[in-house]
Amino acid sequence: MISRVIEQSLIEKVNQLIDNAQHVVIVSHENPDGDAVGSSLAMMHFLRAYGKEDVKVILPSELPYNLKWLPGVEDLLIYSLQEKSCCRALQACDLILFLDLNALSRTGKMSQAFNGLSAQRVLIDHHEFPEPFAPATISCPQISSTSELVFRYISRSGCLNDLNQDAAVCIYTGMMTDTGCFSYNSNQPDIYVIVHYLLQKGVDKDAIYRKVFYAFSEDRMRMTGYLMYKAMEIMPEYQTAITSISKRRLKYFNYRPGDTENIVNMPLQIEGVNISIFLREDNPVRISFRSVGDIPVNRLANELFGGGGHKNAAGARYKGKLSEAVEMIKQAIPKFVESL
Ligand SMILES: [Mn+2]
Repeated sequence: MISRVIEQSLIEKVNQLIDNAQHVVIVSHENPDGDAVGSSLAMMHFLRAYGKEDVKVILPSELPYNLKWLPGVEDLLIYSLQEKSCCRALQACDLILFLDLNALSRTGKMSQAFNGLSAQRVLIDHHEFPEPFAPATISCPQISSTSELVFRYISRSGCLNDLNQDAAVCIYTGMMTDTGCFSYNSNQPDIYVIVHYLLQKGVDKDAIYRKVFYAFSEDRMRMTGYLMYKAMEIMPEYQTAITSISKRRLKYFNYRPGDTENIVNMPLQIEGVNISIFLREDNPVRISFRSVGDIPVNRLANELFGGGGHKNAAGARYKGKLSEAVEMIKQAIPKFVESL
């Protein structure tokens, strides 16, 4: 009932690689978000139900605390904490499924661990311009989440019977988080056909919403208040908001991974703001770009910092001072907006 987005030959190729594999490792990107964790765990639950006895998920770094309730989290391997067991799993596997990343460098320090492995590689992703590191690559940038692609893959393989409730919960979480609760990149009707199916599998969408979004610590709530009140700068003539936070401030608010997630979207709630940029001081500085409608912030991220992503949601890193990065953005915005 949903459109056929993935090429049939690719479905068959991936089916065959999975059927031939005994030891499977699933890998997603560094600083994993809801879609990275959701798609990976969904694939793990599916493959186990399908009959694969050895399926592991490795994430390069820790997941945000508001995702730690997801079914299967206790089975995750975290490369930054358990490097040895992760390397052992990679050495022993005969198939690696990469999910929600378009370049090996998105695994950060973990990227070196793939050197010299003989395992087959599959990539399922929705970021533009995937690098050719996996001979079987399912790349669909027009699809709003990798979790949706995982659903589409399972459905097209004729294996929906092996999609259990745990997998459905993980897929729903990834679809929900990568569309801001179905508020952007979410006009494709198929999304709701899939959601309909997931609900029938027993997903409690209201509970998932609360677990993911109503899980702030007091520190995070106060940091959000500080950022909106004090740190956000608006360039009204360019419909742009720039918000940044230093390491020192993060420490003051007892920052935990995930605490700044979604901050970048908040200024877009202001009427007349169509571009929002958020910078977090780290090593290097992490920069998120968001926009509304036809404004391609991935172009801005790329031109300024060599970053990339989607038209309305992009990211970049900057090896330098936080203040320098803010200045570079302020200088570039007028020309960028006028070029639209
Ligand atoms: Mn994603």
